[in-house]
Amino acid sequence: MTDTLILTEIPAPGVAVVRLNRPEALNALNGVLMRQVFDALEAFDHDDTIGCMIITGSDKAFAAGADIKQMVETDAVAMMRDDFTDWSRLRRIIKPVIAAVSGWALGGGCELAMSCDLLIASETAKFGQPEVGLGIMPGAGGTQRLTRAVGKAVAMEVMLADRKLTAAEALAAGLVSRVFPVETYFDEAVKIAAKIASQPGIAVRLIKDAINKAEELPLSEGLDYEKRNFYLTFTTEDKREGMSAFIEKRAAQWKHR
Ligand code: CO8
Repeated sequence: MTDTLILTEIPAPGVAVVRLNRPEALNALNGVLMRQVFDALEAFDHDDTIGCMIITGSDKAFAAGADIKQMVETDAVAMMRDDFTDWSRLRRIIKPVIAAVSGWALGGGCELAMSCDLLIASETAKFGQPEVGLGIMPGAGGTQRLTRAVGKAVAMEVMLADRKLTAAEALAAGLVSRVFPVETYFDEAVKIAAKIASQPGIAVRLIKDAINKAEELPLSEGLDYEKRNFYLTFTTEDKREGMSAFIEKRAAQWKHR
């Protein structure tokens, strides 16, 4: 039987939490754990009662990277065959996913957090890509996503000189949207997730989609892409409801269609 390496909970209506749960290894990531994370996210993505998801770890470690004890004997072919290296399942999640990060977010842990749509940190969060010290390099988006988030000079120092970024530095660079005390960061992440979950689902989906495209497309194509998503929102029942509710000075009743 496979160990359960994650915990799931619904801390507020519409909010689902996937908690990494390998405390003895500071939540080091392996294939089994990642499959459990992706399976849980996909199940919540298909659950009509859920509007937003949170990935988190412990106060001490979001995740200290891929499991070095497992990787030490792994060759390139084994890495390629194991879908541990294929995180495209996360990119296909439609609903917003928040990373609530406290303590270590290193290597694959930092990459997992950056693969989420928005990052919330505790004051103790430390972000790093220390792979160079193991004779390897980031392999799940570190060189691409961190560079886009913090710029080339900082990214070079983080990945070549193993500089860890504090929560305050991550906030200043725009890598995370908010920093809270360690005692409250998770509750604050749940509040933000609940706010997102309370919004009309189709608009949320199309906004997330368009923002993520901003990282990939040239501006003119991104603007065209946004415009198509914008027109799509005018096909929804929630568009009529949202505007009618505003005019009638009442709360909107979303149908998510
Ligand atoms: N893998 C396996 N075990 C780990 C890992 C890890 N990444 N990190 C910590 N542990 C284990 C330790 O071995 C230790 O176990 P034990 O008690 O059995 O010896 C336990 O967790 C506690 O760790 P420490 O005693 O080291 O705790 P400290 O508080 O002293 O230090 C650190 C915390 C600084 C986080 C330290 O543990 C550390 O440096 N960890 C390794 C960080 C690292 O190098 N991460 C990068 C890994 S490589 C990677 O992530 C590549 C990603 C590629 C992704 C591709 C996928 C597609």
